[in-house]
Amino acid sequence: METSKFFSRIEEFEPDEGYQKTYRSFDEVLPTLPPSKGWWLDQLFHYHGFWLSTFALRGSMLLHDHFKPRPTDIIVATSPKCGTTWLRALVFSIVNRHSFDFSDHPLSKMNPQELVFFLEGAIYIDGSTSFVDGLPSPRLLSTHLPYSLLPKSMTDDASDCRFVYICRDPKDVFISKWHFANKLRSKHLPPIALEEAFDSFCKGVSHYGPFWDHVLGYWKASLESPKKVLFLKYEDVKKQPSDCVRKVAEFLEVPFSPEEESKEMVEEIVKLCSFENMSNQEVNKNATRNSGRPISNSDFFRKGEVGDWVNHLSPQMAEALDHITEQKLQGTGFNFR
Ligand code: PAP
Repeated sequence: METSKFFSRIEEFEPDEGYQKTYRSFDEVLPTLPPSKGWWLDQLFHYHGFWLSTFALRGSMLLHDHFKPRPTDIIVATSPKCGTTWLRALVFSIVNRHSFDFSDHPLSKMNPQELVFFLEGAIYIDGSTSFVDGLPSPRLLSTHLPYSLLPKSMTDDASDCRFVYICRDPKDVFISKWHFANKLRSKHLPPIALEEAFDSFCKGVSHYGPFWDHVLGYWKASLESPKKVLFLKYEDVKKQPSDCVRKVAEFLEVPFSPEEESKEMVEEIVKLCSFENMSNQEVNKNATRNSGRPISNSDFFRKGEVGDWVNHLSPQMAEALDHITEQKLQGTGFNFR
């Protein structure tokens, strides 16, 4: 079997010629990409306008060459730290509301990552799409990949798979990301300084960054194809969670019936997926998710607040970030207010 330098972790999978071709392309492309230091021990590579880890780059290339979307696919899409965990829980509980009893719900026993699979993660682990190919329909998947890096087979209007995207004020995203990066960093390294991470974030150099380009890719897609992409803001979901749950259900063509409304099912879902409820589930308090990484389920539940940046950023930093945001969003019709 031909082996690939960059796919050397794949042990069990016997790739056919199609996969070998993708692996070779990856091996050829990677050394040509401008690198930059990641926020933990990793490196990021500049690929078609975005900063990706080798993990995400592999995911994108494999998706392009091998993923077969289904019309029933529902993709939870986010730039990291915008509320992926929350949105996964919301979408899962909306779509599966007839299958489970709320008093004994899978979300009380499992982390949302075990219920809505991380697309590029699943592909990375297998080195192929075989795991996601084997999931029953409707598949609930999640991705951090920018819209422009997804295959046309997913983003074309001819494809019926749908995306629910959530974004968040970049000041809060940055703080959440900085905390998370320090959890992921090796214990042998000093924590990454706030100022160093801030400088990188402002330059767009962070996982799946530039943050603003990620948001705008999905924002434009939601304007052009409103039936395909639903665009949400974390702050709106916090303020009016019930309205957002109804909006997601309508978008996914599973609206709440008058009977469900009278049983207050929307409110049940809001309560089930709330930060308070989820962060207090045993599975989200301690369980270590991946033995290879120093990350536990609890690391995905930090504060869950709007505006925590105020406790970390100086007024000058906040102003500088707001200024970049204003410039990046100018003329797009979108803002974070
Ligand atoms: P990921 O992109 O790495 O999967 P993601 O879930 O998007 O992470 O982000 C984690 C953030 O969502 C954390 O924000 P914080 O650092 O500002 O606190 C986390 O607390 C928040 N979060 C997780 N679950 C919920 C929830 N149920 N409601 C609101 N916020 C939540």
